[in-house]
Amino acid sequence: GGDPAARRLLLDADDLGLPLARMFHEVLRPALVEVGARWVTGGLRVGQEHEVTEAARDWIAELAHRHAPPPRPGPVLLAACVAGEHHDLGPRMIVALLRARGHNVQFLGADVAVPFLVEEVVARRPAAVLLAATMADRLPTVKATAAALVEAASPRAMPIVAGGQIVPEHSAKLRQWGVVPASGGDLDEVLATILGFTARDDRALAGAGTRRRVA
Ligand code: B12
Repeated sequence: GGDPAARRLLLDADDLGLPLARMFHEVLRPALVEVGARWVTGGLRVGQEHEVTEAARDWIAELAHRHAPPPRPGPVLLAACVAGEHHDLGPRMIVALLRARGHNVQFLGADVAVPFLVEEVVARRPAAVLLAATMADRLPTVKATAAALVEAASPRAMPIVAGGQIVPEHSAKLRQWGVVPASGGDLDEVLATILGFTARDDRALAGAGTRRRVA
């Protein structure tokens, strides 16, 4: 979808070996931020912004499929945008990068109400939950979601990681609520935060002999 020339450029860069994390963080993300800036100043119409967003969703999906290895057993990571949050391109990138590294990520998409997330935590027993939030008005929702998820997972301790534009400015508050803020200079740092939890979960599972260890 979208502009075929832009798509071709991205796929050529991928063929030439530009790492997926750099493609997302250093190519697509700045382009979307620029779209937002132009939309604010009236340089872009809402319809044009929507068109670019839809094209970006397709490009992320296509690149994600190109890099996805066959699924393998292992701890589940559950990812979703909190209730009311419609910005889902960032988490789609994170999900794609985790899957590209062989992780088993279940992504529920935009605007997921707390009861549905709770239901999935009970059903899937994820090693960690990844929440995405962009705007500061989602903070109370993040707090309420985290509290509900901790209770749903209890007595098992289940890390809750938050990412998205809400994080850098509000990380102290997130920590107070028991939520791990995932942000950093680059996406490798962000992924390292998340994968620290799955590695621990792998070891715990192997130790308990309840599930096959992931290589
Ligand atoms: C596209 C877009 C939309 C689309 C979203 C479509 C979609 N499916 O995502 C639509 C049109 C729906 C939309 C709506 C709105 N938007 Co908007 N939108 C944008 C825009 C242009 C791009 C967003 C984007 O994809 N960025 C690129 C991604 C890759 O960046 P990212 O989200 O930060 O993700 C990176 C990291 O944060 C991290 N990450 C992200 N999520 C997660 C999750 C986890 C777990 C982890 C570990 C990491 C992680 O990884 C990513 C990779 O680098 C931005 C501009 C901008 N500066 O971002 C505005 C922007 C975010 N929107 C804005 C606004 C105001 C709105 C609306 C309120 C507008 C309105 N009046 O209706 C609504 C709110 C909708 C809602 N309730 O959520 C403002 C927010 C200002 C603020 N911070 O308060 C922005 C910044 C525009 C601006 N310059 O003012 N928007």
